Amino acid sequence: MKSGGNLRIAIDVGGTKIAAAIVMDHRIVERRQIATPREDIATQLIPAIAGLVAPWLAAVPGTIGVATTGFAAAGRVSAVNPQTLPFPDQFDLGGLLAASTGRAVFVTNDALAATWGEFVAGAGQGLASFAFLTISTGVGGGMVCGGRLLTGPNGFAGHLGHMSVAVAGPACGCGRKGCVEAIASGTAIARRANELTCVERDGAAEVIAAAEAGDAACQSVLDDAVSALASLCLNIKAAIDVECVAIGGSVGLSGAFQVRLGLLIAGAPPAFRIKLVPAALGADAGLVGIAALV
Ligand code: BMX
Ligand code: ZN
Repeated sequence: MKSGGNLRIAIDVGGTKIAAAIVMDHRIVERRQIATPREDIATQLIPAIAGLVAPWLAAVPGTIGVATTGFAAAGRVSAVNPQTLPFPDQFDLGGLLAASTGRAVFVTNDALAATWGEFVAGAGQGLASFAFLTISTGVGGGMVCGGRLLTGPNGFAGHLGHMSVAVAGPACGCGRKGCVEAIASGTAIARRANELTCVERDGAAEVIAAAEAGDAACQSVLDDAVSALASLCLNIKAAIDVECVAIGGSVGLSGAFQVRLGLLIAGAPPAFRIKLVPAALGADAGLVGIAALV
């Protein structure tokens, strides 16, 4: 592999998997992936990431970009919803990874990075305003207005999964009630279906498949999830009137989810009918985005 150029090492730490890639000009050149260590993050996470990128350090210079689930500020990461990934408070991911790799490290939220990836190289290309939602382990998001990614003074902007759409709704791990994440995330869909049906289904994909096959309880869980997402989309339209919202994440990209969500948005009052598009970069949006943000 040639060194230099626009090559960048990018890492995406999600609640379920850690992906790492060499990215060049918004394209993935090489990619590796492992399961996220969910136990003892304080001691397991940094060696896991360092091991993933070790083969590339000699060939790819420059700052390493890390997109991570959680609230990231100045290199440190905390969980907003510890059920998504239980980071120790103010975990110094940036500092520890820099010490372990000998590189400068830039850290931001995974969904913000994915939003930027979709904006520069995916579903939001060519637009001035754009929002992105990822529905996977949790529900993450991001917004671009006037060509700029909204991060907020504290880096908390984009936590759209923690907008409440039901004031007396289910408790969210963040401490609020009725968050979209507590109703529509892959974790919530699986948990709620298992509670209702007493069948241990292994993740949201199985619940969606059962709903498609006619299971009434799974259909109601899926309907609740899609309704929560639709409310969130209409709220985004009312708040910032973006040109479109891209829906991504393993759950959000499922056909059943996309079709149901489209129907609900089409039935909304005209002023709220935001344009929906599927995310274009799939599981690579965060990697492309963090490489572009560094
Ligand atoms: C949670 C929160 C967000 C994250 C989102 C999507 C934590 C640990 N994470 O709302 O910061 O962007 O999940 O995360 O509090 P993913 O793991 O589903 O990609
Ligand atoms: Zn919440």
